[in-house]
Amino acid sequence: MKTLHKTLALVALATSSAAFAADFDTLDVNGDGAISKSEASVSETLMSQFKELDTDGNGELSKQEYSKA
Ligand SMILES: [Ca+2]
Ligand SMILES: [Ca+2]
Repeated sequence: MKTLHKTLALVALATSSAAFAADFDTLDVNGDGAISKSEASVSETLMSQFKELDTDGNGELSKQEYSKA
């Protein structure tokens, strides 16, 4: 049973990061090649990591910045 719980926890983790990794082009609603804060707001997880991912601090995530997610 303990092993099963661990497995489930891992699956849950994998699932949550997969849900987070929505396609860049899907998130980039206006197609300007960057994810703005309002575009990121569709994902709570993404919002919580937005600052961390926005390494150049311009308030948008480039494809390169997002790919580190
Ligand atoms: Ca955009
Ligand atoms: Ca940026």
